[in-house]
Amino acid sequence: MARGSKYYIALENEYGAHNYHPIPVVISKAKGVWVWDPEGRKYLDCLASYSAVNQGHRHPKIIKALRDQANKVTLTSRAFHNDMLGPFLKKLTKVTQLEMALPMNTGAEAVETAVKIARKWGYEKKGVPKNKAQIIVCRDNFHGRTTTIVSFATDPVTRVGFGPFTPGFKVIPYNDIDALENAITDNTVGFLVEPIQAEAGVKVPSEGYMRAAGDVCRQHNVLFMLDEIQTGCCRTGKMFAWMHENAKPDVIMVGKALGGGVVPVSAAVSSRDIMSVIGPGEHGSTFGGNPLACAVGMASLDVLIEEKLDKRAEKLGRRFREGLHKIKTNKVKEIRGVGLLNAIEIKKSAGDARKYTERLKELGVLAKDTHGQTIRFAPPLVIEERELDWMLGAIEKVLA
Ligand code: IF1
Repeated sequence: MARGSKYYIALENEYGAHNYHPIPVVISKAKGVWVWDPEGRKYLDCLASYSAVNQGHRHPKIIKALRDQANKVTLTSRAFHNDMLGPFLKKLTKVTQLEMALPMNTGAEAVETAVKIARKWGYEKKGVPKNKAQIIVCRDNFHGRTTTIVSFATDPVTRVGFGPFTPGFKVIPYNDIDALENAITDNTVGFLVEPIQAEAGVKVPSEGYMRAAGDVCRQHNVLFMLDEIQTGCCRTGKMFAWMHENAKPDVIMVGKALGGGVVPVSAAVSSRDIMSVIGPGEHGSTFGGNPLACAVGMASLDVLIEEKLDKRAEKLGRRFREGLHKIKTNKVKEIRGVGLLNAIEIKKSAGDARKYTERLKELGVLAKDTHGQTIRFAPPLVIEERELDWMLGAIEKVLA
């Protein structure tokens, strides 16, 4: 007999580590921007799995690539070549306007890869003394959950209890060029930063910050390393967020929607000169660059380009923020966002954001609260205008 939502939630609670506090909804089917629970209730997915489903759930072209490749070969390891990796890397380097990529699976793995590349580049190309490499990061950063990455996180929730931590990182305030300039030493090999701090509550830096940060890095022979795992793949209205200011990085990390919401696909992408510091056997992964992931990755990029999802995110994002500003409410402290990566900050006096996301769920909109007062709105980029307007109606109801 078909089981109900309560059954699946109880099962998860009994057998799963409690490392999340999910909104009480069970998704058993998804298509485009819509998801359904076992009882048949329909919801608009306004999180898009934290921007990993930019192309919409189960995009036909991506599912076709998955099925076709599944009928050929899915995993070879990198001990041998395969006929999907080269074509994927060629497409990925072209899209990122860089030269060479190291394929991985999750975002955290791409970040770890970039950290290792920057350190090795420091020792071999910049002449930093052994084990003295420093990487500068920003307060309120989110780059993943491995022990090295949480070593430089500043949110206690993500790091307390997981020490001892990896040394070699220096934290500066976000959106502060002087702080960056003053933090650089002869041992600094990289500046690792998100173009927009999504998890911190969609913190959008000042106009020109990215560009200036890149310039400061160049002046001091420090690698400008952009984590575009969440801001990339058209989410902010450009293929990558750095394109808004032509702040091209030395190293870029990509992931999430690169896998089209189907399989994990990520990479660190850079120049040949920088990537040349990694030699055979010095870094890798069982699944990195597997043919199934490459086939899905190519289809995921094709969909972003063919459906012009960057332009769509730009246009619909503007419409969404204009719609939010029209809502008559005294509960909103600030509206922030670029493209279809947006958030509203609820005034403390108006209660926790969680209360609003649970109300939104009752109205058929799935959104996620972050850091107590912020609700992030990041639907798949294929959302239609009328679906966006319907969503705005639901938001107006809970804010009125
Ligand atoms: C969770 C947050 C978002 C990321 C950026 C690297 C990664 C992420 C900018 C690591 C991943 C995910 C992780 C997921 C929830 C979600 C998240 F709330 F955790 F912070 F999106 F903001 N760089 N973000 O956003 O990629 O290893 O997960 O593939 O851990 O709860 P990953």
